[in-house]
Amino acid sequence: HSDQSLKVGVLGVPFDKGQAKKGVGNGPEFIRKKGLLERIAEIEQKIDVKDYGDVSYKIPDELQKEIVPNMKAYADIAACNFEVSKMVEDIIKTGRICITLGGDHSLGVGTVDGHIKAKNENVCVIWVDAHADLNTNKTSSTGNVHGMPMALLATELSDYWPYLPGMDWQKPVLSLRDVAYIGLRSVDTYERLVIDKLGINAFGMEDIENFGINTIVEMALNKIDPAGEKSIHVSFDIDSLDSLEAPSTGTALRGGMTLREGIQLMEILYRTGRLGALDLVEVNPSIGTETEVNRTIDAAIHVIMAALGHCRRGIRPKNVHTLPLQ
Ligand code: 4U7
Ligand code: MN
Ligand code: MN
Ligand code: MN
Repeated sequence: HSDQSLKVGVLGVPFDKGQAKKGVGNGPEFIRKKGLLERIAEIEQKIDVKDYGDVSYKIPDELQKEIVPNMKAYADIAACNFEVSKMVEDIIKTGRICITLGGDHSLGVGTVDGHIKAKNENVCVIWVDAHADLNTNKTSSTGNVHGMPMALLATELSDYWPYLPGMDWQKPVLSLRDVAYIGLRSVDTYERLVIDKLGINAFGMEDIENFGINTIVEMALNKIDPAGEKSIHVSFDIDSLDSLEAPSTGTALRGGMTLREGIQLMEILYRTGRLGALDLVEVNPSIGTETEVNRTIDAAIHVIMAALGHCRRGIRPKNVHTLPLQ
């Protein structure tokens, strides 16, 4: 697709209430400050990129006092995701690939919901994460909503939730048959039960080890989009990468993907031409040393660049045929 320009929208969601650690809300600011938009401009593939700034929200009066058992900061989650969903829907409807910078992973409810609305449900999801994020408020051991977005989105789990005030805009319409996990290595007991019972496409680290990331991505796409006609939503939790590669995140874990695997995964998805949205979440610039923060943000930028067609072989010479003589 290199002669036609690729349209991209960047959206920041400085939201941190889906988990307990301060700082993850500064992810968008740090990723931009390290030059994301400038780096995107260097990609050979012509890109028309528009920065939509950061999402802001206000909790409506009638939601102020609403609480849901074992869902921390419930009103904030509901109000913020409402705005996220609307923004993502608008951005995708203008023909842009929506890149959402987090923020914690609870924002995945809004991004996937907005994508589904923009594309009339013709969406499949690749959830790249060490964790399955498939807890309900009844199974979660933490009450942190960044561990629940997949369960909120899934049709198959809708009966397991209580009534959620202020979330009526979000009808669970995504079937878990249209979802594939890549990178799992920390799955809670009830999450494992759901994955096994429903036969969810879950590719863990051992599968990447056995087959290689190329084959895993092909297998995932064959399962969730066999006809190759859906808009692909990638929700990329930076903790899918090994904690040596991306230390500055709230739930860092060893034994994860290398940055090279993360890049390769995104390059393959770019080449499908069907990437509709990418979330890059859970970068927390308040965790770790300056070097570790830089390493983590740099990894995030590499993942995004690969998703937009950055080529590791360099830029192809066009009107240049020989080396300069002097
Ligand atoms: B993340 C956890 F219990 N499963 O529910 C939970 F281990 O968005 C962690 O993937 C969730 O980083 C991690 O709190 C959420 C826990
Ligand atoms: Mn995670
Ligand atoms: Mn996650
Ligand atoms: Mn996390």
